[in-house]
Parts: sequence; C-alpha cells; structure tokens
Amino acid sequence: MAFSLPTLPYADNALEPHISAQTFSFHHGKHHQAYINKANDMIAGTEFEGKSAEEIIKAVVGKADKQGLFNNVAQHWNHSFFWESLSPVKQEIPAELEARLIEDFGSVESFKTEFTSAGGTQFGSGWAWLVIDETGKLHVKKTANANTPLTDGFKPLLTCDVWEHAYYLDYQNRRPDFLNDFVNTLANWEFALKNLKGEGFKL
Ligand code: MN3
Repeated sequence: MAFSLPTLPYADNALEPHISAQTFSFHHGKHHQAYINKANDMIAGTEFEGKSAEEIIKAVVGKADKQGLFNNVAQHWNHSFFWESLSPVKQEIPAELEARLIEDFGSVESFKTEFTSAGGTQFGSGWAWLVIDETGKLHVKKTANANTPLTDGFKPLLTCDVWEHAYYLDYQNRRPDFLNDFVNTLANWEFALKNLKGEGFKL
C-alpha cells in the first residue's frame, strides 16, 4: 500500500490569520505531496513495500545509501504529525498534561520558553518537539531537516515545523512570532495528551 496524502483535519483557512490557506495549499498540497511521491517511487519494488513509515524510518536512519528514502519518509511522518499538532480552535492545556509539564519543566511558561527557544535556535530547517522518554519524562527536542526524535528512543507528543516554508508567507522572517503563536494559540494539546496516553498517532 503506497503512502497517500492525509486529508487536513480542518479547513485550509481554519487557522487564519496565523496560517493562511495559501500556506496550506503549498505546504500540504505541494511540499508534503512531493515527499510522498518521492517516497513511493523509492519504495516501489523494494523490501520496504508494505512497511509502515515508522518501520522504514527506524530501519534506514543513518544509512548513507538510504538518506533520500529516510528524508522523504520521515518528512511524510513529520508532516502528518504536524497537521494533527495544530488546532483550529484555541485549546486550554488539559489538566493531566499541564501537571506533567509542571513536573518536568517547572511551569507551563518554562516549557513554552524551552519549546520556542528550541525552534528559534534550530539553525536552518528543522522541527521543534515535545517528546516523552522511556521512563515517562517529558523533554523538548529540536531536530534538523527531516530528522525525528523517533530514532533516538523518544515518543513525539507534539511538533512544530520550523522550515521556512511553514511560516514564510504569513510571518516572513519572524520565526519567533510563529513559534509563540504555536504554543499560545495553535497547538493541539488534546492530541499531545492522546499521544502521552499511548492512544495517539501511528503511521
Ligand atoms: Mn514542512
């Protein structure tokens, strides 16, 4: 079964004025679709046919001759996860998740500062993440390009794409403003909580 573009879980203008329909038309309709097309071309007729995106990512990470496959499959996973990490309606952080953020970061504000700082200091393209480790502790991570904390033993709870294509039409060079809007207005905390409980995302 080849990979296919997931439908956005909201209308393409539902996150305006923060993320415009025009951004989604390029980011979801062109960039994400291109990663899927390239991944499917590379997978067809190989041992990876029929494998999940997560299985392929973990199997090929760090292999120089599979860098292109890693990049395109990981970007398919990362983007599918990112669409779900956004909410068209501003959400309060659920009490159960809030308690865990306070436990591991000291306060919700400290977590937000660490997250926006991670995304803001990722030089060039990449991602900011809220993840959980094997012992159940929450961490903020940043990764470059297509890289994902999945391959370092972490389970992602929430992500923000900080490639320029994610925000440039709406924010131009103001990546910190995009990240502040993400943590204060756009983040889907219910999705993060589902992932925390192990009821979340699989691809
Ligand atoms: Mn992107």
